[in-house]
Amino acid sequence: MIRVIDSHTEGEPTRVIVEGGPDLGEGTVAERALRLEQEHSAFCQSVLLEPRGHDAMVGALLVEPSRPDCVAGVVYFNPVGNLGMCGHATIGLAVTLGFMGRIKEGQHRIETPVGVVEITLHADNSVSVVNVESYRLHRDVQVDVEGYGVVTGDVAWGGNWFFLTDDRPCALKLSELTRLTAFSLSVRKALEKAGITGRDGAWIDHVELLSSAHSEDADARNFVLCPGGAYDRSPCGTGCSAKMACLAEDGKLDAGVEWVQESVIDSCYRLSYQPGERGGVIPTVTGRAFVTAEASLLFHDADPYARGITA
Ligand code: PYC
Repeated sequence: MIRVIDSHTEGEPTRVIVEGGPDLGEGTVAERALRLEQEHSAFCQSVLLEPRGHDAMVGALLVEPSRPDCVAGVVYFNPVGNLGMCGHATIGLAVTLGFMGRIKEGQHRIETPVGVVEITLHADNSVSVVNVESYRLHRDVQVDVEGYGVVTGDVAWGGNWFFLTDDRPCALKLSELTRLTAFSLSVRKALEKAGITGRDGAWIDHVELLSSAHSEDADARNFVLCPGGAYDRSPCGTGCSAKMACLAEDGKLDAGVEWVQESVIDSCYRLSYQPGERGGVIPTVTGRAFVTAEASLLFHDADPYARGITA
């Protein structure tokens, strides 16, 4: 039996595993994250995939932090593998920890596989996340995408690797999900084929399409393809962090000035940044999360889909 608490952050779901997860042994959260990915992929798929979940869901396995200044350690994963950081899931985790009575309103630190992030839990279900240092690796990269032609974009890190582009096949709206997803999948495939990667050969697993905002209250809009084939319902915390790094380097946004990023479902994050120590930016991402369920996942020996439905 696995005990979970589900939430959504600006529409994007998170499933926090609070009890019954695999024993990942000793070490830093990064070391234990590696063990989860290498030795427990069946567990990750069984808790996230249909029939218990769906492929847009992100899992957050609570673990003991290795650092005394952190209230919790967490490993984020989706049905494809681990995520380094996850902005929406960190907001969901903060609200969940509040719901569990493990933290109160105010500032706390969380250990993730890619570094420590700071969260501030506010009274109105909103959370501000001070993310890891984010930076642009390559500007104006051109890639030939089968069926679409040359697409130009930036490669940037916001806790995960992103290809960010203003090129898009249609408007960024919910009724165009099929075309947006097909285009983004083709871009990712073309990047792989062309050998375009993040630092140290890392897979660019997220594609972020950008446009002007639909609402007067927002600065820009995005559609983000996550590592499988699912899109982010929220404006994607790590994707927004990568975007902050690009805006800062292009001189389009000063430190401390607010930027509002809108998602393809019209939900928003409020963003700003401070200069980082290594030439990048330290983004702050603010959004709201709401707990939607508290449940025990049950697994029956005779259930042919106990491990989830996979291709
Ligand atoms: O919010 O960083 C994020 C995120 C990554 C994948 C899904 N959401």
